[in-house]
Amino acid sequence: MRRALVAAALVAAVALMSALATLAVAGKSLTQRTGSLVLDVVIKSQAATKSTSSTDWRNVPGSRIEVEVPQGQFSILLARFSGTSDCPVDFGGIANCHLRIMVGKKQMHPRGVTIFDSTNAQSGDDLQEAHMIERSIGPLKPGTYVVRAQWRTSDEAHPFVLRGWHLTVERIRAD
Ligand SMILES: [Ca+2]
Repeated sequence: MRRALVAAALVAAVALMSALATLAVAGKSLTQRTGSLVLDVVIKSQAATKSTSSTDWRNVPGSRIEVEVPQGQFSILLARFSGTSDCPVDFGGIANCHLRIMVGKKQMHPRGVTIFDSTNAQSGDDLQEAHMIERSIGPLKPGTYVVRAQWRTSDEAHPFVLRGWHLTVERIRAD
């Protein structure tokens, strides 16, 4: 029992040091996270074409991934979302197609920057391209976390189209 308590205290102390190191590096916008072992990987993919015309954030259908951080552990989550996208506009228009990855109600880092694809129609038609973002968060304490990709367009007349996507979430032991 005592050994278990000492181990739990050590895990907590290491996580605290890691969190403090993150804060020290962070300032307002720069963050650093270090981990040492990938403990879980969940991968989802969607081959079908989907689109949204919403200018409010919506969940990318099917992108929900649940991750469990067991008692006595602190974890970093690393997520990659890739897809072939299309952000069409009328001639002369500008459209931005936004995508972010959330853990519960918190946006994974870096926060604020969400443009996944964009088009300035004055420079030509938007073509389908592959795009990818990678995001992280943590160290997270023990608990159940829900990861979701969310998307929106800047103009409801110009939908954000994803012609298939792939989402990977890794749970990493925090140093
Ligand atoms: Ca594009």
